[in-house]
Amino acid sequence: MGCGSSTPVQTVSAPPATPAGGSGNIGGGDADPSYRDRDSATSFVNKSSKTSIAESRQIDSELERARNEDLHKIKMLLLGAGESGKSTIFKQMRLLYGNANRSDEDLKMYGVVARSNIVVAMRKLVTHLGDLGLEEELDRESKNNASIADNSMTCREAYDELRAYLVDNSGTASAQDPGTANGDSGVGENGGKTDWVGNSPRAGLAANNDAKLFLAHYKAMEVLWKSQTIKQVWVKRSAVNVIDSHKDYLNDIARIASPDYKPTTQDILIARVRTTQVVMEKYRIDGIDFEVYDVGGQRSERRKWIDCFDSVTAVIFVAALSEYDQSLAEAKRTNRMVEALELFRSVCNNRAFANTSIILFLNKKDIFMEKIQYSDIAAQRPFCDYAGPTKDSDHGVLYFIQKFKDCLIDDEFNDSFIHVTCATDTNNMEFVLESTRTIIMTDNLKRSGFLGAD
Ligand SMILES: Nc1nc2c(ncn2[C@@H]2O[C@H](COP(=O)(O)OP(=O)(O)O)[C@@H](O)[C@H]2O)c(=O)[nH]1
Ligand SMILES: [Mg+2]
Repeated sequence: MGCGSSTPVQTVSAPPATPAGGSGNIGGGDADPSYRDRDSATSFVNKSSKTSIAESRQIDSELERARNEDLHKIKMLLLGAGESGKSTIFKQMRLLYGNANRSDEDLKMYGVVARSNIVVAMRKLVTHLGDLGLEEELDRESKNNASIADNSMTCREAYDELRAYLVDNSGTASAQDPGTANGDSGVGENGGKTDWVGNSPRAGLAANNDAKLFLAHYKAMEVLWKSQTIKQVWVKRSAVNVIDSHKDYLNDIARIASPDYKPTTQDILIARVRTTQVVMEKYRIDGIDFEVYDVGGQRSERRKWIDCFDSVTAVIFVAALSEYDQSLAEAKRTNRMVEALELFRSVCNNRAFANTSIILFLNKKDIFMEKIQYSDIAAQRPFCDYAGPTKDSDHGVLYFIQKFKDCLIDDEFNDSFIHVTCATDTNNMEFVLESTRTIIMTDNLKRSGFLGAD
């Protein structure tokens, strides 16, 4: 199993040299080589023996070369369930080891994605506000606090507008069409000014439509987001799977709505685009070639994983710590953490990874630490055996680490192969990825027999 340096090291040795000497019938007609004259027989044996030694040396050197190449090439997969943070880590690697600059085309795509991510989050929050029966609360708040943002609308009016246009699609077409983005040219108008982001064909139709809705209704979103009532909905967001990091977008709506808006590095890191194909980036770091693969995590995407399983040096398995109280987007009754544990079990015990280093990233520690204050681990049915104190993130993390360790059938998980991470924090990722790189390279040398096992 490939989860730590406790694994016995397998050394690759050259096959034994081919036995010297021909076995008759070589060189035409003679059934018995003893009929040959001695010299020619001897010379045949010597020649043949020389050939075998040369061949053997060649095989040795080929093996050596292959082994050196393997040591200088590291194939790494990012695996884990959907929304655990794989693509964010992939983006951090690009910032750290690759080309941190993004083309305008890329930036425009992320601009559309950021705006559409806000609409997706708002749609869920507005729906959930109604489901939680908080409309009256919103009315009270509106009366007490006639306007919040700019005297132009109350939070109840903002809610009604968003409900009509984002959820019920009952708004009138003229009001819904902001006359903003121009789909054909890719350049749109925004409040009478040219909108830098405009449309992005790469973002897809749904995201472009949501980005248009954003420009038409962002003022209502700002007003509702500033209300007290929406804060109560936010605390209960797990039920509707709002992406936690999008709180940063919601806190910055005016900037993202501006015609001059260009996504920042942080905006790009928190942008959520569902990965639907295997993506690979190559890096050369300190003379070693790294191939890093990012894959889609949803159940429907996992059959594509198998295509990347060949000769994998390391798997970074990503699981979101904060998802202990959430259900899967694709199967509402399945707890996300349970799904991650099962997936981890099948990756660790997969024969394709018998000689692969498996590193575990327990991600989204920032959200976990916040959530643990109001969402009890033991209150989740699959984790009712949690006996630690409530609101205690250290105990909570240790509890989940043990759950992941228990997934290994016949091996121990070395603690240095586990990291508790925040993928959206570049400083944290720089540290974690550098130490992961060292661990992977050391483990690779051990597995190849160049270093002794611990
Ligand atoms: N707050 C926070 N958000 C995160 C973290 N890791 C990922 N995210 C966000 O979670 C969402 C899903 O992440 P993504 O990398 O697309 O997940 P993937 O499906 O595994 O590729 C994105 O919007 C990220 O910004 C984290 O450690 N903390
Ligand atoms: Mg992804």
